[in-house]
Amino acid sequence: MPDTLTPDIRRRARFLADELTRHNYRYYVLDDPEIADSEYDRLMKELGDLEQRWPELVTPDSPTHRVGAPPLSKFVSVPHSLPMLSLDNAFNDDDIFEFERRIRRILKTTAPIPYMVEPKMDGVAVELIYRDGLLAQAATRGDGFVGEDITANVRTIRALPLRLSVPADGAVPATLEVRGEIFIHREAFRQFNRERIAAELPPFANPRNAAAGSLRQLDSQVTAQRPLNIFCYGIGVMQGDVPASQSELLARLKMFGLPVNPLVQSCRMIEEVLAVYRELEARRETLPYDIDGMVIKVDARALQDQLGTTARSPRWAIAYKFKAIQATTWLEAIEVQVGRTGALTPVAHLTPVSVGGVVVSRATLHNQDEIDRKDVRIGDTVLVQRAGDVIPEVVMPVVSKRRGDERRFRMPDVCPSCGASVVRTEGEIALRCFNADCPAQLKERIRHFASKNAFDIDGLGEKLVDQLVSRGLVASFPDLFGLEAADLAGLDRMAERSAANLIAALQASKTISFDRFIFALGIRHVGEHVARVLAKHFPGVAALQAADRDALEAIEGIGPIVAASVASFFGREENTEMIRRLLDSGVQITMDQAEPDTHLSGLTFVLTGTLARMSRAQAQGLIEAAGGKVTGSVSRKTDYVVAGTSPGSKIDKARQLNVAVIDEARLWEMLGA
Ligand code: 9MJ
Repeated sequence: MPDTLTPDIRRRARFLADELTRHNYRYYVLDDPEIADSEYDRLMKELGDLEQRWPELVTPDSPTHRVGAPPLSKFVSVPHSLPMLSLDNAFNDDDIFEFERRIRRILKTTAPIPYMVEPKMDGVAVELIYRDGLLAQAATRGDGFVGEDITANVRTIRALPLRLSVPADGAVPATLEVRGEIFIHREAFRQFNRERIAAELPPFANPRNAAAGSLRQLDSQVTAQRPLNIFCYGIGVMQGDVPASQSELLARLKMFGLPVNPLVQSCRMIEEVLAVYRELEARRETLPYDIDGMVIKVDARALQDQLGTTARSPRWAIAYKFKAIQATTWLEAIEVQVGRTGALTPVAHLTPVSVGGVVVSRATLHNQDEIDRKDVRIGDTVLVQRAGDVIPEVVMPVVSKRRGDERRFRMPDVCPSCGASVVRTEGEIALRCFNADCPAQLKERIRHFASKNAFDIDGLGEKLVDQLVSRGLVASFPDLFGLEAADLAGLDRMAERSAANLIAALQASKTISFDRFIFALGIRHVGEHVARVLAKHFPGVAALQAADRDALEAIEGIGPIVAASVASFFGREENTEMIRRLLDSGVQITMDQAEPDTHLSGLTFVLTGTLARMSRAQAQGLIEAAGGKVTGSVSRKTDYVVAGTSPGSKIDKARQLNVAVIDEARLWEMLGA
């Protein structure tokens, strides 16, 4: 290196800083990097070396100086130049119509009102102040009037430019106060919580709390390790030309290089707003981050100004909230349930609470390890969560609500149903009851046998199965087909008519396709998908029974664990006998109905990112086995983009083309696994 700081070196440093800023934006905001990470690192090192040699090259926006401010002893208060108002909430369509009626009254108009709608990020609201294009200060919302200075922490957010880009059509404002929401992606949050648990630190309840906790760090080095992200959606003071509408404002913020949610939409009138709300609600769980609703804003700034604000919130905007997926309630008791394969699951009995529009009174606690990890106790106030179709779960106890009389829970040593000793098998977390005659297992097996995707026996519900097993009328599957009206007569709530109906339903269920038959047997690790694979491979039940472990393992799509489980099931004499009795009682297996699996036919998938449970090639195999198609790039013909962790730019393409983005869990559901 030369000794003197030449204009060439200055130019090189400026060039490097600008390039790094640009690549940062492509990587963190567009999710579409242009260069390899190693090349980025090389540019960063070159700039760092220059700055070390000539410290006067360090600028306030230098990409090398995102982290490094000394830790604070406390946060300093900062008043907002314009109050950061909160939003009024709407919970149903009527609230939205009322919102518009008020607007019409004030504006004295009956013409359609154009709106801008934005996903409502469930994060932490902040204000960023850019002076002459440089990020000068960042503050929390606080009470709306005075927040806390979190500049050092906010500088660590890679998606945020330290210097605004200059748009082609003009300059950056001398002062720009930008408002936005800092948040954490769900997957990054899960990973972060896993690391906390590994380090024996308490996990956060949700991504919002994790984001808030990360911004409250006095040492920005800590914050820099947190996967924070931001979307900008508004302004405080903006010197110079203020855009004439919210849509133009968002476009302008984007031109400045600020991250703006790509899912924002213009609507011509309120009915369109409601349609977008329904779409967004349906897509909610496929998004990589939490949203708790949709924000609706009158688009035109002139109208916004006419409408003004109340003491708390603007009259031109409203938050249409989704139903919350988490709620707190009381954990009254823990019951141990025995599944059909003998696995013991602790289930929380809760004081009923509405979660996302469904009343929840039970939630899974998974297993003893999970209970210990979360330190959930009987009598605790707990946070419960229900997302999509999954079973509600206890997220964590609200420790501050403890009164001292909560009791720790231990899984029993014996099966709560039959009293047999329970076993924890090597490599498994679950405890199991291995008693083949365990009544609880039998009830669950019968329930499974009769369920919709198995024998589909109409009217054979949970209560009835309990009675049939408890009274000894049914001890195995074939006993069901031996039931007579007289057997049923003595049961609770069993009128003559319903007894006849059940006998008829049993009779009707006897003709069954091979795959359903296999699924109905309730063999461990044999779900609908594996049952279909087996049904397709074997010409009949005798051939399946005769297959040994090696033969099973040789089948495409059957792994060693499934093969061992299937071979062991058919190797047991009582199972051979049970199948013989089923066939003797008139069960007819229709082979032609074990048609090739086509439940995904006509659907085209694109896979991106890393999948947790299998490689992309394996996923492709499964999709194709189900009749679907997998292609390499997103087009209008794509039906679903499956996003693993660190997905690529295919996600943006999908959003542009309005193609559904689903996560891995959803793909598994679609595959029936
Ligand atoms: C969120 N949380 O995503 C606003 N918000 O506008 C969006 N919040 C807001 N806009 C005015 N997209 C006050 C708050």
